[in-house]
Amino acid sequence: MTDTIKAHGRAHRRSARVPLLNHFSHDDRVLIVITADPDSIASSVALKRLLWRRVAHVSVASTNECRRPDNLRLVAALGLDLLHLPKVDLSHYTKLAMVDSQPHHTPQTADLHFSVVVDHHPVGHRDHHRPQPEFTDIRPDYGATATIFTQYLKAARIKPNQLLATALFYAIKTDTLNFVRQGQIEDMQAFRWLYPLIHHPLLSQIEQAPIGRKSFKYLLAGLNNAVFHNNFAAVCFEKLDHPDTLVIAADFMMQIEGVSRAFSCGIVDGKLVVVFRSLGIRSGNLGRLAQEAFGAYGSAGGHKNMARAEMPLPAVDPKGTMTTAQLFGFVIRRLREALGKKSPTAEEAAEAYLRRRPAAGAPRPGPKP
Ligand SMILES: [Mn+2]
Repeated sequence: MTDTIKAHGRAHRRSARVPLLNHFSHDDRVLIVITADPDSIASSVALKRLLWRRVAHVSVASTNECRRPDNLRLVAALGLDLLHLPKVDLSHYTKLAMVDSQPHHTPQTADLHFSVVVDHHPVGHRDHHRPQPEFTDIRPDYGATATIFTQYLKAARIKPNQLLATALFYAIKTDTLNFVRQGQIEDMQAFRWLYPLIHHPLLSQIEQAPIGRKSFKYLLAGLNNAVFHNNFAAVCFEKLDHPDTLVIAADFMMQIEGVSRAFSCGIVDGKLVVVFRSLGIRSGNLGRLAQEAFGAYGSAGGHKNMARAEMPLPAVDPKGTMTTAQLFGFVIRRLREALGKKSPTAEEAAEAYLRRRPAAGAPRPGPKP
């Protein structure tokens, strides 16, 4: 009896600290809807943990088919039975929750009523004719939804087990691109709080998800189309199975003699992805370049010598009519425009001239072919 009272008191305090919990009751059957990536997978498992013993049942369903090796490893490690939304009978559930996305992001979910939405993407257009969720927590300045859920767990005084901690940690790591993209102080704090709780061998297993043999074929086909221009190399993939193939291709191009800048691009998981690499010596800041060229279309940023842009296809091609070649044309055009803006200032030009001026007596170099 006292145990029940204690448990009840604890539950009561918990929902006072985590208001989201007030929107569920004991006979609820909850379906958490995600678009599978590490952040949404980790966030859904965190929500499942928060709802543990508070609702009758929780399932997780994904709008997309989960195929990326790291995602598959994460799902397997968490023992998550991830359903595929189109195959789910929604009448089995009394409440829908969405994490790391908003209902209008995918046509599949635009007409569904969600009780709870927790996300870190910019707040999208709200259709006031549709019933609004009873609870929304959208924090566009956060690097990951996993950060919000880490805060919820902390507030609820729940210490995540090693698996969940590792998943949340990995989610923050990947969604902030190791903190080069929009890393907030809150993300850092969550990261630090999780660090002593994670399972390191599992983390490296997830991070080093193998490149499948199928990817090798794509890699080979892409590298075959490599283009060189002075010290610049570009690889555009007609077909791509995994964004990591872009990273491998760009890193590989950097090993070719005379190449000091490389980029690779391709379309994967409904996104146009561009990966940049450079030696970082007199080649400008790639993070800034990526931001300038592609920031208006999606997330873009990075370091001086490593950067990345990820643009949802509808942002680049709202009508969905562009061919692969036209999409690559767009990438090149935007890059050229962004590079063009950085014409050297007079001082830099003078300095470059002085550097290039031949020493007295030395023959003048002829024009380059
Ligand atoms: Mn996310």
